[in-house]
Amino acid sequence: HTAPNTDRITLKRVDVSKVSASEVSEALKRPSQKSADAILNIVTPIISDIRKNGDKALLSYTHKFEKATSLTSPVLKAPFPPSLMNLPPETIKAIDVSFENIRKFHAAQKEDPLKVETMPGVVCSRFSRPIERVGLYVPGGTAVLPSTALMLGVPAMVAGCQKIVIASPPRSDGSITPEIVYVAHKVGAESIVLAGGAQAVAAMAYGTESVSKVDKILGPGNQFVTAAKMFVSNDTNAGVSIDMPAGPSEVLVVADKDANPAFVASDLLSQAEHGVDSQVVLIAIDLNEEQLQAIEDEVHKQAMALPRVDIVRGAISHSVTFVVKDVEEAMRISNDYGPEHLILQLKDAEQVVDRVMNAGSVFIGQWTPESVGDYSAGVNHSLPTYGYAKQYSGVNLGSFLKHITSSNLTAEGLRNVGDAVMQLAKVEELEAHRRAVSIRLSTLDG
Ligand code: HSO
Ligand code: ZN
Repeated sequence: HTAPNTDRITLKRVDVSKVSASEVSEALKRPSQKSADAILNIVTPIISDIRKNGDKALLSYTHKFEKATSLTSPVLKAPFPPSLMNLPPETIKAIDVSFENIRKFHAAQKEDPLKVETMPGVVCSRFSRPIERVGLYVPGGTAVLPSTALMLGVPAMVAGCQKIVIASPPRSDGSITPEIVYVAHKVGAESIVLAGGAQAVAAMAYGTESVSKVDKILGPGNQFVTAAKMFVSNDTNAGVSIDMPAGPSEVLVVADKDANPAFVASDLLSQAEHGVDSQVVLIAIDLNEEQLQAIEDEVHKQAMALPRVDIVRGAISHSVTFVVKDVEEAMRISNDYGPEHLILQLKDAEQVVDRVMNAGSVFIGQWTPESVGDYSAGVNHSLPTYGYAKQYSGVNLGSFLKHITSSNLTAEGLRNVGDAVMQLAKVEELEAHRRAVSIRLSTLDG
């Protein structure tokens, strides 16, 4: 038995006024991921095995990786038996409250169809339709994440997806977390696939005897899940798309003199406890040594009291505090990093939102910890990580929809736009295109 580790848990400090720009970007680097090739070499044979051997292969991976050797069927079909959703009333209530807030916020994202008359008689429209079949991956691992089932399942339900399949690794006794079954029931899921990893992704992408094939796979996961999602979305035989590339979770907190050191520390730690590969960044605006110390003391003190202190220690070991002079400098660094979560613990937090260019989700002011968004406020917690906030949105209602456009011309409309079409067809030397217009115009002119 080794003595408990009491080493100080602290973020390394970088004073931006004292180092070069390249040292700042070096300190902002995310912990490097295992090479994509190495991961792909592991997942590719698993994916082929699932394609070839279906349920039998899927079950054998679950027996092997989840140690759920008693499991005899990889799928649980709705309606789910109430005995599998046995939960304390306070948990039911928490799920119900969160469900309702997430439902409201995502229902408000519905857009009316667009209709624009671009020229007299030329009407262009855009309307949306749900993606018919979606596969939602809910990770297992070091924590059970029924909240992720909510964040993916509720918008899928609101969008009107016809078939919702949830995949999640079972526990070693072959059972599935009752909270996940309850959420699956509430969102009207068709089935729960009792599998994790690349094998679960492959089963949903191609379908097996008992797993329904889906059109899009969403949800976070480890590097194997991510690699499998990338693989199947590149395989035209699968005909499946994915939400976004995923990496380890991260938070960036911007704090000024007004910020409460205990609050700042608690936000950094709630992200750090997700995994040893999580990254937390603090940008301290114009704080003196005493104020910086106060935050660091809180980080250590609060961390030592956490059940997941060892995970926190891992995450904090590659995390950093930047000391900057003003809000401009802080937001330049934040936008450069593109955090998954951005927490503004600032006096004028609301005004600073205008300066946010890259972030997955923003938490404004001292009364808004990230955990409210992780669970219950209504915003989605499936967000772009690893800098992808620069080009991706988090999961939202639109993630479960396609937009379809239509054109509708009257005879007058064709007369109005016909010349432009015929001329461009001529330029491209596509004579059939030109004639599709001219044949109609001649008919009109009788
Ligand atoms: N912060 C995580 C989401 C989560 N937190 C789930 C708790 N449970 C990544 O956005
Ligand atoms: Zn979280």
